[in-house]
Amino acid sequence: MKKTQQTIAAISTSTVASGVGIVRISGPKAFSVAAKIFFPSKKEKFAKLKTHTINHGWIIDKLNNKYQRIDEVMVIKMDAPNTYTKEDTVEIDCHGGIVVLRKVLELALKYGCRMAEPGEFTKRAFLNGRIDLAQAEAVIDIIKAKTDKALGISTQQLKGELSKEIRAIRNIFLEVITFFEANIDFPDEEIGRLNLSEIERLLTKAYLKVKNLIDSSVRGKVLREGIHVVICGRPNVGKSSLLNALLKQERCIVTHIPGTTRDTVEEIIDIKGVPVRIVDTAGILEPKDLVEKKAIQRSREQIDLADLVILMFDANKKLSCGDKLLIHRLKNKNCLAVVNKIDLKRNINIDFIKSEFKHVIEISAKQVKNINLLEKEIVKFAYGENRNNEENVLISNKRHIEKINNSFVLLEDAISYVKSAGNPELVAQNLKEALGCLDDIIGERFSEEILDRIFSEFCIGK
Ligand SMILES: Nc1nc2c(ncn2[C@@H]2O[C@H](COP(=O)(O)OP(=O)(O)OP(=O)(O)O)[C@@H](O)[C@H]2O)c(=O)[nH]1
Ligand SMILES: [Mg+2]
Repeated sequence: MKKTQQTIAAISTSTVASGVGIVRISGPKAFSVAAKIFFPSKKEKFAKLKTHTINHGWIIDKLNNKYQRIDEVMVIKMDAPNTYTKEDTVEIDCHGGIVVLRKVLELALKYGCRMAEPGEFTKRAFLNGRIDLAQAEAVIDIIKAKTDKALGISTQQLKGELSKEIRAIRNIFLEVITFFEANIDFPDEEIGRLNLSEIERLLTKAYLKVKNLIDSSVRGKVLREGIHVVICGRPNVGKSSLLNALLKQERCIVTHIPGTTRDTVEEIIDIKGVPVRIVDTAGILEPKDLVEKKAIQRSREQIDLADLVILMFDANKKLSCGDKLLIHRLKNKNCLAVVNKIDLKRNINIDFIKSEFKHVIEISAKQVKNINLLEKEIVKFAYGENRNNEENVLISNKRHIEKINNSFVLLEDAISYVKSAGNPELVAQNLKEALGCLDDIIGERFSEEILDRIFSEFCIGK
């Protein structure tokens, strides 16, 4: 039997104890399996239950003519094709304990289901044509979304907005390819004699659409994946105080004693929709013992990994050799200089710092002053130069971005062939390849290997 014709089952909810847990069954035998384990309290036959209704009853294990009640449940019977997978589906709402859920799943497996693979329900939704590949990928992004905005992009993608845009570009490519293929049949015909202006108009329209998607990818990627920001500086400048101010809670220990932070502390915060992984590090100074040495080593490793480093100074203190060494070490990193403790008397040479850094922000972490300016600067950095107005459709998935970039290069070449009245066959060939890239995004074309890679990222039961 083909894998897709088998009936699959899985626990679709979290495996930690919770209020409710769901076992989901999908496939041709979903109803016959459910009929063997679920006993409705109204005593109807399972087959007679109405579709898309929720039914109270018991899951019972019939073992050697002994009846063992496993759980009191609510069961939803859903006839194909109006289901998540487009197959007959049963969802069993159990009490949310892992032992109960496992027992119900075991029963489903005993009566003919096989354990679902990660993402297999969604994979079936794709293979059965309910959603395209970009929409299927949106499902995992919804589950992984770290901020409201990231969730917004993914739900828009699930709704099919990105796919709609891709299909619009695809249609233009198809129109031009058809046009060329019709004309290639006349071998002596030069491209110059075809209706060039119409082709150019169509390709320019496609070009702008693809370019818009590429521009949106910076914002899309940032909103989805966020950025990694590391706060560093000499001991006691107020790094942990800044992390607390950004988090709006006392996450880190703050004392007047230099060397308070002994290890890196990491949190994810949402700064105006951008997920920021922010790391507080141990102050960098000559280590006095092994712990300090290791802590400083970790600070350095974090700095290497950072997308953006916040280098902090104490406004109350003169710049030290340590500060200058850090400035020198961070020459090749994206860096924001933050001068802290501006509520105290200023002894720092601020002009020197301004001459070294493009962005200098003066704050008081303790009094929560100018933290909003710092947040704005972080967000500005995250979007780079490419901050567009709020785009309608954003592209954010790494696989999609790679494909759209490939498609763009091929389209650019096609346009330049057209402009130089080049070989029509080359134009058509380039556009066909560009079309293939778009097909890969929405899954008009796919390989088992690609599907396996995409769906292996899902959890079991989704
Ligand atoms: N006046 C003033 N004091 C501050 C400010 N920010 C931090 N401090 C004080 O500076 C001292 C050190 O603060 P921390 O946040 O622990 O400094 P740190 O850079 O994390 O220090 P280490 O972990 O030792 O490297 C504490 O006594 C804080 O209360 C500020 O804006 N103004
Ligand atoms: Mg600290």
